[in-house]
Amino acid sequence: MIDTTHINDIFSNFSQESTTSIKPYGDGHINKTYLAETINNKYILQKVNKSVFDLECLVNNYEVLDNYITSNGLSGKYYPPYIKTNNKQIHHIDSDGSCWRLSVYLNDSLTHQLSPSINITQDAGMAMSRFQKLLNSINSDSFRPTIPDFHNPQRRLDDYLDAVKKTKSQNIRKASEEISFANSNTKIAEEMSSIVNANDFNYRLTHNDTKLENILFRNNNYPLIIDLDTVMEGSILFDFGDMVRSITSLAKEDEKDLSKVEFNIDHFEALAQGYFSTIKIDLTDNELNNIYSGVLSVIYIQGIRFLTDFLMGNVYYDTGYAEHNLDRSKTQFKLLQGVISKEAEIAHILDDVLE
Ligand code: GN1
Ligand code: MG
Repeated sequence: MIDTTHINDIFSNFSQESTTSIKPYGDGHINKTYLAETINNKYILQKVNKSVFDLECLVNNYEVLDNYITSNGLSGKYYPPYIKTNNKQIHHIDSDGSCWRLSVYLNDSLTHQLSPSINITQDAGMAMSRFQKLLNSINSDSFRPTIPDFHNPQRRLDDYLDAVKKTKSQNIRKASEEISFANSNTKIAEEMSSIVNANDFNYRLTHNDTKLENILFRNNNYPLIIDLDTVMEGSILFDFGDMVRSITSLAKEDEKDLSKVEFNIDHFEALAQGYFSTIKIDLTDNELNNIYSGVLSVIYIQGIRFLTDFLMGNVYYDTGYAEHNLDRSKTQFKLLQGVISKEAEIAHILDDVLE
């Protein structure tokens, strides 16, 4: 149930207008998102999940990014503009310490849960590399981790192994196939861990949540990027990997019919072309050599993150039913198997695209 009075009260910190309707919006797993309408305008109002994000770091990062954007005349060119609070801040902190922000809702905008076409896939790749080019131009020193160790493969593996130890035996039974798959593929996270720990591995400012739904497509205009909570130091390997994860499977992340979950090589090719066409010249040898490992590790780690949350009693992701996270982990592992079975074709495509 939405507490409309409370939300209207929050809204008044950003705008003089009165809302005519407030509805839940989108299907993010972490924050609460609402479509707020007034007589003349539509807005996206978000409540940031304070148990997931370090709010101080998050508020800092948004301010640093937005100052860069506005001082370079780029407002509205990469993400929908924020409506500042009466105190000229992006975020309003309410009396419970919850953190809210308001942005413009663009009438001509559209997000996709699944890619409807090869063209959209290629555009998605181009949109994210365009955003990455922007991030490459910003000094990362002032950005702080909103979630420490977010992409630390060893941490994700340790959390998973710990959850297997702690969970109820009935969960072990329900997830026995997924646990056995995860256990026999730990080398994927271990290999990524050694890549991340190598001396020539380079962190850069990245988006860190590049799933297709975080791209806002528009008529006759560049797509915009949303969900900037994890813009912080990360790696291209994870960002490209997460695009592959969310775009090359033509089934939803929680699809129960696993026969629909298949890795689609044509979408992979279009995505790689779109993403790397402009950005490959900016990449280091370490990045160029580890793209495939990045893809494997992002999908594997997303699978064990969902599985961990199922085993821990669904404490992290928003879920609609008790086995939602287990179902999500199944699609990730099925997709991973598809990727592994096409390793040679993937290598061939990457050679062509990156040459
Ligand atoms: C979460 O916020 P949302 O729904 O875009 C998660 C991502 C996962 C994604 C899986 C902060 O993203 O890391 O890849 O779910 N965000 C956080 O759909 O954990
Ligand atoms: Mg998010």
